[in-house]
Amino acid sequence: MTAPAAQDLVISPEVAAALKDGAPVVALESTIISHGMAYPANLEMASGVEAIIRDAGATPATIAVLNGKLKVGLEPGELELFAREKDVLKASTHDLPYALITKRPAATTVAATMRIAAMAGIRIFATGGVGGVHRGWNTSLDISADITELGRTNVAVISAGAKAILDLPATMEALETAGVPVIAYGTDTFPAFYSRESDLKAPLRLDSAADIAAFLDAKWRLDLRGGALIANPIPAEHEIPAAIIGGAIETALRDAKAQNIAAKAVTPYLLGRIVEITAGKSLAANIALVKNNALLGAEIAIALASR
Ligand code: PSU
Ligand code: MN
Repeated sequence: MTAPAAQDLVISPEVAAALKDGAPVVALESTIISHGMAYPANLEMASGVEAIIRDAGATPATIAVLNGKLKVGLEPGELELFAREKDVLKASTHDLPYALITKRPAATTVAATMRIAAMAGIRIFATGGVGGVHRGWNTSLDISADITELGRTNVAVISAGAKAILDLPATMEALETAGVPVIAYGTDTFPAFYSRESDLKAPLRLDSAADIAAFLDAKWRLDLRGGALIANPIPAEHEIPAAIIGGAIETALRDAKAQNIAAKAVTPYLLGRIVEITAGKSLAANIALVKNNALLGAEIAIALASR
């Protein structure tokens, strides 16, 4: 725990006990709950993911801002609040002071969750898909602060590649510039969220949680600061064929443009619109890939804790 944040940080008793013992802990974000999926699927996802991590032998720590504190380890009632409440801020790292001083509930993005996890001493974090460089970046310059954070905070993020709504080649370039190692788990190509494969070759490939833990240990031992992106393909039985999801993404992007959706509203709008267009198929895929990432996150956290 970094001292200056101590007064702002509240760690649940369960997570605090695990951290004190050096036991494996997996951080989870809350933007995916409040802004990534609708109620009640979001609550089912959030509690299901926590259960998967517990069953695997690690402790889940869902992170959000509540009552002016950075909360690490939401209680079940708090998870429900973030799942149901409509008026929740979407907080990236730069929004955290605002969320603290207004005391409004704020769901944390990958970037903000990474930073809070690091303050608490958690090094492994599982989510669905990290943010990246949006299509049309040459006119909008919409590049997620998740990339900036991955470049500077020592937390590994397990993600199903990057969201297919993005410009994936540009996202890969931005990750490289930020100095973020991208490790595909058990595959040679970079996964594209709803699909197991993209046209992009993954920069690095590792085939076990133990190898990924060894990689992270070496990186941080050498004081090579920053995170790592662990790209875990969606399970085959839940994948949506590229031809189907590609059309849905194109339509959603056109609709976003027609409605002038901008800034932090872009990703939630696109994900929600794609759920409508695919009649719920993309939601089922999203939930399946998050659960799959949670399991790998637990395995990596366990391997790292035993080193
Ligand atoms: N993964 C999902 N659904 C989501 C997200 C990740 O399966 O909604 C969220 C994360 O919080 C990530 C955010 O940080 O999407 C990206 O938002 P933006 O593009 O505005 O940076
Ligand atoms: Mn953005």
